[in-house]
Amino acid sequence: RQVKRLADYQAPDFFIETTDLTFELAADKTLVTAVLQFRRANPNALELRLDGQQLLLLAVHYNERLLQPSEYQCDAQQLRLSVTDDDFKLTIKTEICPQANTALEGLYFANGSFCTQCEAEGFRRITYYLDRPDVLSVFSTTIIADANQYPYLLSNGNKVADRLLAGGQRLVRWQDPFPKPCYLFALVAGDFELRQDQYTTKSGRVVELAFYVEKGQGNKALFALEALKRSMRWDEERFGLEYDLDTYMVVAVDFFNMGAMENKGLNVFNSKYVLVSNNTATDTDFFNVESIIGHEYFHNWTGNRVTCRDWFQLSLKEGLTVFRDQEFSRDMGSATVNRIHAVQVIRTAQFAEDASPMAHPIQPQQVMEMNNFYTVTVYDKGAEVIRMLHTLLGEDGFQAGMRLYVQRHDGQAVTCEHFVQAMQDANHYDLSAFRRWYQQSGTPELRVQRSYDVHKQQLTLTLRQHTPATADQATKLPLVLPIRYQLVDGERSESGLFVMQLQEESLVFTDVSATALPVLLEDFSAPVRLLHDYSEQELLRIAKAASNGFARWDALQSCWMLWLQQYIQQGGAFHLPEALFELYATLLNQPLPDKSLTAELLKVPDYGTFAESFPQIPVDSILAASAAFRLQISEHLSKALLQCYQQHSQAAAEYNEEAVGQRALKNRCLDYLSMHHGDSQTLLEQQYHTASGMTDKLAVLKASLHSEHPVFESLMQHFANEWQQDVLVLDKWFSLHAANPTEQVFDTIAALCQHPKFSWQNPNRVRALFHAFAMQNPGQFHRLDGRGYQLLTQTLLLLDPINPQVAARLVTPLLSWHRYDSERQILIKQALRQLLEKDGISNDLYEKVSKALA
Ligand code: BAL
Ligand code: ZN
Repeated sequence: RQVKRLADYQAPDFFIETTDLTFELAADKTLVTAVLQFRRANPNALELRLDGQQLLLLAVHYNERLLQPSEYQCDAQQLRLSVTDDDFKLTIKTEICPQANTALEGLYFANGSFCTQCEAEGFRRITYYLDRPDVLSVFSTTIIADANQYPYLLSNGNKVADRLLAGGQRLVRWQDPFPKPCYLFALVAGDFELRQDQYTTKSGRVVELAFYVEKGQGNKALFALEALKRSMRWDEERFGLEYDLDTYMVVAVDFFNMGAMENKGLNVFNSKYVLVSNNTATDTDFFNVESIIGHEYFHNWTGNRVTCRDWFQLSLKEGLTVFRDQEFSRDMGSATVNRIHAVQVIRTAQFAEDASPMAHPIQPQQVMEMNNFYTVTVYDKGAEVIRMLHTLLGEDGFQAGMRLYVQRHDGQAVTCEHFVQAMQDANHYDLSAFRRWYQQSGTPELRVQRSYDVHKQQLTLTLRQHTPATADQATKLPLVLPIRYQLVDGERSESGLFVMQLQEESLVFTDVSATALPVLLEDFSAPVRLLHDYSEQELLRIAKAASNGFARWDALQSCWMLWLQQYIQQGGAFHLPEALFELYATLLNQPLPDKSLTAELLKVPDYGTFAESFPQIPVDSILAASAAFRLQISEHLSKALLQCYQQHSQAAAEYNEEAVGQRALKNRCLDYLSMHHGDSQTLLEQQYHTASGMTDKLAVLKASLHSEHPVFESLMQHFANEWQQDVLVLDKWFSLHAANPTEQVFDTIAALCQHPKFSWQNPNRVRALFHAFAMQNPGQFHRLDGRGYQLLTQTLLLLDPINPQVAARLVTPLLSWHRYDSERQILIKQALRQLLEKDGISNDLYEKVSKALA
């Protein structure tokens, strides 16, 4: 199987100046005519090689001449022909079968609509093409389809023709004035409900906004529509970037591999990230919609106007755009809690990826299947790298760099290096050492040692950095680490930024007392693992008194790791310290103004957070300790929990920072209260039946699941009856069932696979069941009889031929077999071998499984 390497990059031999596509749409047989105007870029290139997969080639014309089959070579991957002219036109006619396309890459037909997904390499399933992001072309698209069945025929850019044809067909033509790579091409045809609005840009241009959603769901798109307007305004104000087309369309579909896709002028969204209402969506769903709407919109400049030269540069657009969407979300809600959630993603999923056989730098060096590199490393660690640049250069410097980047590279396909160079040039700041973050994988460890000189009243911190070897890279070099710090010394507090460059450096504080306490890496100013020797008392001091909310939460996280270790050493004899109960009692009695933050501080870390702190994960001890911690808190603080619960039970039934915070706090209390089965039954049932929205309803189900409360079954039944027609809500119900911590889960999942709304073809349904099982049910997934691993393995064997992209994502928890005890290692490796031995395993799955077994 073929591996592509960044080091082998070569500029294209040919460019495609214009791309004129005609689609004659039918679910079983769509005809695609591509008229491509080529220009030779490399005078020595004599052969044109076009990418193409799963296409039936019908005819090729060179200029106006029909080519004979002897004049070209066509195989399962390419169409090749010899060319001598510098400028020429190819007209390529192909046939595809959208309804057979269950991989959902290229053009597919699902749920009665046609839809495309071309990133990363899906366009080659539509026609033969130079399917690479550095070939930018001006696209025109003509769509011909049955007028009644498909009233909306959409593509990128502006609509320039719309007429009825004989035989009940309709023709619509679109032109996109901006040259773009083919991964940004989109086509949608179907019958939708339309919600429209307008947005006036800061320079006074009116943009038509149009959301196309499933019929009957229009009102559920209104929040997303408002979020889009907020995103557009925010990008103008913060980044000075304005929208450039006359229309901005968003289509929501239920069959989609990704969360959403930023196609020029025609975003396609997974309906889960558009359709929300108070009754059907939780506060987290609302948050996700706003953030992903923002993310796709922000791509218009960071991704579309300035795009990637090749796919190894994916973080150029994704890391930067995640940084932008995180900043947007921070301005829309609780800044501290947003940062906490972003850091949790890094500390759990990203650090786990670094420790896995799939470890890679944010700029991967080699790839077998590009779809496998849409990862938390490229996206979220990529965003942390951008954030470090922002920390080093400051807001003004960063914005100067952004302006220079856009000014230099608008309309180009560039590399991460171009971005860093623009930042460097705009600020006259030497970033040569910083660049290592792009090529080096792994999680740096930053060890801190303190020494205090009583005579000099001087505190010296010795900082040592070390990045352990990763599966892809044995040797590591020191990195540039921006370390934000705050020194708390009685009433005095000193903060600053220390930029560490070497393997070992010292940070000295003078005229400080012996009890001065430095808080390092504030707001997680670098994506590293901080190793310190702070005592429980010192950490609790920070957790109680630090002015920075993130620092308080972070200190508590460290405490929880200490307590978990003590629990493992002492077993059931370990009791959480009184000081924690005092702190929690204070938070419950007098919550902070930021109630979402209060709820975070009151939370026992979840399984994934605990697990990631161990090289070898003690599954059973973590589960036992977590349950014991929750029980101790619920027993010690039952009165305060109930009081706090009652005081915050009247949140407004809308999505705003205050109401979200109140609900988060109330439901944190409920989670603890539900541990007392007898006392909490009424509370749970009452909240469930009187809930003013989905957040409160789902919180009851989660709490009762978490606490194995007998009320869970009857409420789940009620929930199913109430929501059986709403698949997005039903997904929540599937996931709750899959997270059931008892052995019953296996029968339940088998039954749910027969549920009328379940479909192996639908990624949302499959993820709702099996991602939830593998990631949110550690007790059953990691069973010592191997039943959990086998369930996932059999699922993957079934799913891989249907949708390899989704299968390859689901396999992730099996890849890290080396993180478990020897019994589990044997079981997981056996499961991986079963996958590898399967005939016809996809490249997607093969790349991951073969690396894991290497
Ligand atoms: N470009 C793929 C989807 C996203 O990151 O926006
Ligand atoms: Zn993106």
